[in-house]
Amino acid sequence: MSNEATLHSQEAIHGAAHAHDHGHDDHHEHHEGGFISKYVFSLDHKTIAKQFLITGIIWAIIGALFSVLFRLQLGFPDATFPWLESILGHWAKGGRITPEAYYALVTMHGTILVFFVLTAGLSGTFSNLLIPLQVGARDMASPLMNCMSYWAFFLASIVMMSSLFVQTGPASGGWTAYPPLSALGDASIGSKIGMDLWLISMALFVVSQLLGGLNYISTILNMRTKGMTMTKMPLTIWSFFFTAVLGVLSFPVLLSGFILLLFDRHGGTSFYLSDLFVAGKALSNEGGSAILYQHLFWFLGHPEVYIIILPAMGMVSEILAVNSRKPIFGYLAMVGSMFAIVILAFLVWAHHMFVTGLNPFLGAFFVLLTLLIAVPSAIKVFNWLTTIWRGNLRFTPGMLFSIGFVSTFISGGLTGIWLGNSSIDIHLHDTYFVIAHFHIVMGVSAFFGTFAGVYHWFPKMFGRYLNNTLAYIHFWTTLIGAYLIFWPMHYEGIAGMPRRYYDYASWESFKQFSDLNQFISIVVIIVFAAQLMFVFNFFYSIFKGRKVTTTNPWSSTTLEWTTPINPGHGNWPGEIPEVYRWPYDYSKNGKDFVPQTVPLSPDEEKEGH
Ligand code: HEM
Ligand SMILES: [Cu+2]
Repeated sequence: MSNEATLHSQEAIHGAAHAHDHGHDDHHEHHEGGFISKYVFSLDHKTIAKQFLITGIIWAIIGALFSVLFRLQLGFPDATFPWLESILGHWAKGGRITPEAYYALVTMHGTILVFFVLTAGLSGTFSNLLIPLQVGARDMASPLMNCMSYWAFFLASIVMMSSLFVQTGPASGGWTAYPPLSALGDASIGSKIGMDLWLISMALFVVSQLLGGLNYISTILNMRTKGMTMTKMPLTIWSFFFTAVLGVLSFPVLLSGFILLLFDRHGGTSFYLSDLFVAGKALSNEGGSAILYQHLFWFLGHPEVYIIILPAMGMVSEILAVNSRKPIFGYLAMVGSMFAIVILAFLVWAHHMFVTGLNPFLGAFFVLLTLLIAVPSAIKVFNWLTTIWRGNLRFTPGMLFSIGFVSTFISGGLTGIWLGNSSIDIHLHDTYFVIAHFHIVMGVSAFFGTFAGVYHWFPKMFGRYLNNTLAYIHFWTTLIGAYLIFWPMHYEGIAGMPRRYYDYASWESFKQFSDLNQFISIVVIIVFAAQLMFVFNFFYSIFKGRKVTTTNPWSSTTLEWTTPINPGHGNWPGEIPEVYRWPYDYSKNGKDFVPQTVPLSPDEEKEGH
């Protein structure tokens, strides 16, 4: 039996290596070219990963800066900052952000961070970097489509940025772009050309996501090296796979929703508008429903939060196991719970619509399905904690951020149970409680996962290390800061403080929060400074960081650490290694770790691993 297996594997290796080498050589011919084809229109998945990462970092700085600006308004509602006018011009007349600018900043902040940073930046970077490296492939199934995926994202970025410079300003209907604000050009300043640019940019963004996602799926299904069965894949790969499936099935629905919105805006249709009166005059729109838009939006919108969080879950699972020197606990349960999350993600969108007049009986189903997500989530948390339990922990920056991820995922997840109950959500809807909940669970924890990934795989990407001291300051400031910012917002929300209000202080009942809001805004500025420090560390270390001198600096079992320190195009100079075992053989049979490429010993074969 084992003889047969070896025979088979040898044949397959030869076949595969041969086929791959051809592809490899072909690329090189187009590729040896100059700077442009090597770094700009590169087809190499590792370079494309860096393009996504660096574009994501630029967007993150802009998106975070916007929150600093509108936090100034929320923290100091009566103050004026003359320097604001010199940066923002007529958006901050007299040194105070105008209401229009406030809504535009909030909208751009949400759009940028959700889509451009945590979807494109996070998923785009690590799916691209790790899928070929960890499944043992020379590149993506279609490197050209992969390259186009980045450039569609880049175009989307250019269009979104350009909307910041049109005279009426960018979109200001919120990141969800609900009609009628988004459908009627006259609704507000931000409903004019800024809204069109927003929709065009987002359409390009969806194209980018589909090109990327289809590629990730086909690479994972078809390009695994010999021996890399689905159940020998690292959990990162499983998480990227599920993420791509979610995106490919839900982004088209969003795109269709946006196209109908463009028709309503410019084609004289009325998909989303009906029975509207402006200044006593009835508009001509008939028969449409703004609720239809909400269904289409949240059919993506809810899966979107898992598109953001799943890759972080995968990377954190990996980093926790590596730095605990222990096998991941409950591998199949981890895969199974991700699968359950994917299924449930499609079945709960209407929990965002409890206050739209949804039939309470129907609402009850969405409550039930929503609360069911707590089960796979709890399984994952249990398994992460069990993995580090009595481990031989190494507190690398990647490990710290992974632990931070688990912490914020628990904190934010618990409040989701509140909001999942329609009876409670009806009270908390559109208050700061919601802001606090989703920032902790999807904003902060997804960022922690991203940082964990960057610190862990930076040596693979750039052949150098990030500075550890700066990393530790970055971690502690961000962890403590995030809780100081978002924890108090729960209380404000329970007390009824509404979100998206420009000047809460004109309500007597919310004035009690003036000091708290000021405190939050000051912490935001400190946390923002810590992120700039990280950005400095990142770019400085690319050129000046301590050099990596061993191919496997974290003593890891997975395939990416079998490539040279700076892998070239094609990843492995010789044949692609064959895989014999799952990726979590840590502290096994007296060995600290056994790489996936080491054949099973006769004893292990008997165990049937
Ligand atoms: C220190 C970092 C951050 C701070 C201080 C912050 C602050 C805020 C605040 C106060 C609001 C509500 C404004 C209002 O409703 O008037 C808001 C909205 C929002 N933020 Fe953040 N945020 C941060 C990071 C993030 C991250 C990482 C994400 C990514 C998930 C994110 C996504 C959003 C979204 C989706 C909205 C809603 C936008 C809308 O209502 O259209 N934020 N942010
Ligand atoms: Cu949801």
